[in-house]
Amino acid sequence: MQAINWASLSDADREKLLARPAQAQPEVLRQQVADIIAAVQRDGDKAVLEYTRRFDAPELEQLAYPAAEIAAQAAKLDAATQAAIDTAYDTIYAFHQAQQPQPVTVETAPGVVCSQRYHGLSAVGLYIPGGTAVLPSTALMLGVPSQLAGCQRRVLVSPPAADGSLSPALMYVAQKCGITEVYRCGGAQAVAALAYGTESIAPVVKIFGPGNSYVTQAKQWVSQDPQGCAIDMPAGPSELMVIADATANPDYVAADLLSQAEHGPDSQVILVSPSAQLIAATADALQSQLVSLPRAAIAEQALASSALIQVDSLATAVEISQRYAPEHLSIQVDDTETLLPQLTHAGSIFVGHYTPESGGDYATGTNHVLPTYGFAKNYSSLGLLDFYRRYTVQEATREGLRGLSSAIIQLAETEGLSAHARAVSIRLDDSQGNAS
Ligand code: HSO
Ligand code: ZN
Repeated sequence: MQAINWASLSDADREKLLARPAQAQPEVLRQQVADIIAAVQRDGDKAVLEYTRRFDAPELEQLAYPAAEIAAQAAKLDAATQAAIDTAYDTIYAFHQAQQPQPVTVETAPGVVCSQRYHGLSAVGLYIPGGTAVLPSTALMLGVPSQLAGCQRRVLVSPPAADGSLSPALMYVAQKCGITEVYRCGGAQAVAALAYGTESIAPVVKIFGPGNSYVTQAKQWVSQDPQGCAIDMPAGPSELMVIADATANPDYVAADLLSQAEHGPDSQVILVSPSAQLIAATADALQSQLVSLPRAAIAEQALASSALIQVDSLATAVEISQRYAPEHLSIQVDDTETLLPQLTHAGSIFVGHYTPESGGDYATGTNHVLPTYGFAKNYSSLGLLDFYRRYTVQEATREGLRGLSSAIIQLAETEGLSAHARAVSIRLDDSQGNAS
């Protein structure tokens, strides 16, 4: 990988350098997903089963994963992986438990009390991708907060292996998070089943979790349909930006870049540094570490569309990061305290030389479901609140209403809405008060 000097680029070249790879054939994808959704809406389980047999498990008979099989799979998990999941569960639980929203109640005017309340979403769909890497850690990231929020129905879907099974690690996580409703399906067909329901899968009100371009497109689709459901956030391929100065260890930096690059050929990793020496050493370390990775071919493709950017100062690095808005941002610099407050456009930030991005993927306790594709400018990282609905309540006494009446009546008249005004005056003009 070649270092690129930021100062030598025109603004158009800078824009190009920081652009995310575009979807190859968006129209084709949209049509394919639309067809799948239509088939699921029309034929329900039969369509979902057909797609699942075609793409995942050729002999699958039933989508639901029976409780006995969930337990049997979970029991197969080796003790070391169980212990790892237990540790991650505890840190994720601790961090999300502390996010419990507090209701607020305020007397906004004499005799007028307003409150804001929270209620766990009634039914949530948790999508866990399969494909080249099965990610039980993602099940923790969705399972723990949905458990803490007390969502009544928590439905896990994931594409099964060819024999129709789901992995022991995934089922162990499901068990730990108290998830009992599990279906074996993935892709756009799983999203459609969750959003619209089938004979065996009752619909949910919100779908969470990352997925490939079909899943992302399907989530977008159902979230725009009034008959569909909400989604957590728009999601795309994984990204990491590292800001490093001369105090950073190039071997650590390279290892971090590769940890994101191995997710998929479309992952994007970018190093920004004022140190030419660090950039050169990181480029060397990337090459030497790459060869020993089982997923080297994937990581290499990702590296091809990634960049090492040399800047004149850390201030310019901050500017680039704010403009790019990375999903993950690692700051491996001497003075993190000065930098951190300036970095507000990132999904999750990893501070210092001992906080690898993979730490947050698994076990620091933060959530790894994060806004990608520049959405870290205006979308939040997944947290406990996303599993709640927030709503308001107000109550006025007769005197409280009298106190606000002139404001309400005046505003109603300003807007030409007399019935609004009358709903106030009829109460205050009523000398009896409420007759009952
Ligand atoms: N880095 C991924 C999450 C993940 N990594 C799961 C490993 N397993 C997206 O944030
Ligand atoms: Zn990762």
